[in-house]
Amino acid sequence: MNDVLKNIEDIKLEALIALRGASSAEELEKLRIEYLGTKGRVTDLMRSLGAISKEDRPKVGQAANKAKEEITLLHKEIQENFKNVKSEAPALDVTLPGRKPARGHQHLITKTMDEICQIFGKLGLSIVEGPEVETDYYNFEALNFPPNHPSRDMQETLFVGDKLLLRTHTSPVQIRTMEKTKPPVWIVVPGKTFRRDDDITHSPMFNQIEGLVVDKGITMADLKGVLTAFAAAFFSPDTKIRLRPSFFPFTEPSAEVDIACVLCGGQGCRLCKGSGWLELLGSGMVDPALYGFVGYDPNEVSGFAFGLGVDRAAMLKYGLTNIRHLYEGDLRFSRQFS
Ligand code: FA5
Repeated sequence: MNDVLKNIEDIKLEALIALRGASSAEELEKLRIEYLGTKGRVTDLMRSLGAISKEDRPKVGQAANKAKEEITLLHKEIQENFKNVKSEAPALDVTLPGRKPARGHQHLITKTMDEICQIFGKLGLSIVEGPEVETDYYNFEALNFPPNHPSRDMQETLFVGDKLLLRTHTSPVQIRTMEKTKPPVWIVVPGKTFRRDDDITHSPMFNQIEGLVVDKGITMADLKGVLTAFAAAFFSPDTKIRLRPSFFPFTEPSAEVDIACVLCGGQGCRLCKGSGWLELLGSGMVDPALYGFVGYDPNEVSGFAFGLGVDRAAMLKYGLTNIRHLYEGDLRFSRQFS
């Protein structure tokens, strides 16, 4: 009797697996005929019960009935599914207008980066890039930050190894470029920068654009002229700038550059905290100490440099109140700048 019961179980499993694998209504119908049709395997099985001994018949009969029931049920279920799929499929209406594919657009940061690089490009500066994982030498030492000097504290550094770090500014590319190129150098360096900062105006990953001009007879007037032209092109033609004394180890003298408040035009308001000015970037005349690291003659050339926060520039231009909007990936925000 055990052999008969095993045979029933085998046929049942085979049928259930085959039914589940059916990929079309036609295939399903073929399987129905193979198992449940008048000459089907389950039908044969039911017929053969007559030959089973009287005492075994109830048990074998019960198993066979149960197998038939399960197969029939699953067949019905799958048949229904195929029917539903068929009725859900929309009819092809060739008269409908075509669907427009969604068009992407640049992220506000990319757009701002491109715009700023273009403005400086028109002023004669070409684009150079550098690595985001940087050595202590290029990020600090060759920029005149002595080891253990407190000026390093201003740049909340994320180290990734011994003397290896995520660059805190784009200034290392000043050194990398001057090492490889003889003067004159007229470059801008766009790129990602990283610091252990996180509040509504500071992000751990942000973007800077470095400017470096080293040539014969470059003075602070050139720095002011280039930045005034930039502010006029990027914000509005009559945007005023001011230079405020500051300190960076790699520029001497150094200046923080502010623009007249984009909201009140310099009268004083909530955005500029009543001062009439908004801080935009750091700058200065290249400290002659740097020329020692790259083999330039300070008696021959002079230069200026600046480092502009791209996120800050975008926030000022578009009146953003929280830098995080730039990185949250919320399409309702991004789509406003398509
Ligand atoms: C510097 O990074 C200097 N390398 C700039 C420089 C270059 C000076 C060349 C002189 C010559 P500072 O730390 O101030 O300076 O940063 C420059 C700008 O980057 C800031 O004005 C600000 O706009 C932006 N910035 C700095 N930290 C963050 C941050 N965590 N999130 C967003 N923007 C930031």
